[in-house]
Amino acid sequence: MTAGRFITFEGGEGAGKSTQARMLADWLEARGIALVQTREPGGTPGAEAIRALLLDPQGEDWPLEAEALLFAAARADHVARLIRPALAAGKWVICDRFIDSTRAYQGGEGSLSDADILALHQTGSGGLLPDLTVLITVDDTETAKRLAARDGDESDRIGGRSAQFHTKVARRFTEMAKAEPDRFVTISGAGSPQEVHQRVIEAVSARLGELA
Ligand code: T5A
Repeated sequence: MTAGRFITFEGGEGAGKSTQARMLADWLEARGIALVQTREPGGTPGAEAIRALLLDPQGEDWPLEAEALLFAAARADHVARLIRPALAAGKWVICDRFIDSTRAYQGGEGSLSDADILALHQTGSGGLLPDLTVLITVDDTETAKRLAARDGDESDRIGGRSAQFHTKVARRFTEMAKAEPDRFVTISGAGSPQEVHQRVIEAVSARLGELA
């Protein structure tokens, strides 16, 4: 049996990652590919419990280092209990956010460097990296419109941080994609979900073999 493929979706708040992860999963399943669709933080009962600790808008305001450790702990459980077993069983794994989100949101903040985040990932999850990471980029005005239509004024504890913070996050994602062109593909999230999906399947087919 061949090992499955591991694909992650990354990007800022409301870029359309969940929508595109779902559409890609449906498209792959329609082609007979067995897969698991999951998300971070979360994906297993333990990691979902940590998600609630991290994202509840009324919850604890964690020190940055504790926040990074909680994301790494949630990921360690998710990788050990769901992602690695699925890949070993030959399934594909489609994950909404993964290590690059921690690098973008927690890395480079306060005393934490990108190397610190990657060291935690090595300890917690054996340094597992995706075969392909789809970075979806959308301009700020469009994402604000989409999120306002869906959530009104509500956001989670991290999503609700300043515009300046989210600009830094977007810049870090772009820098990561430039530094690792073999793993990342950057897709414009502009246009309808179907138009973006078309770009995603072209990129996935080109990078992971012709699947259509
Ligand atoms: N975080 C996470 C860290 O700080 N460190 C980490 O290590 C990790 C893993 C996660 C939060 O935690 C932070 C990042 C986040 O702040 P989340 O709920 O997973 O929280 O947050 P998001 O990933 O931002 O989830 P969203 O659902 O807000 O964004 P998506 O998934 O990018 O967007 P999606 O697909 O849900 O779409 C948003 C809305 O737009 C519509 C959808 O229908 C939806 O209503 N939409 C479109 N509308 C028009 N045109 C399109 N092309 C559209 N595509 C989607």
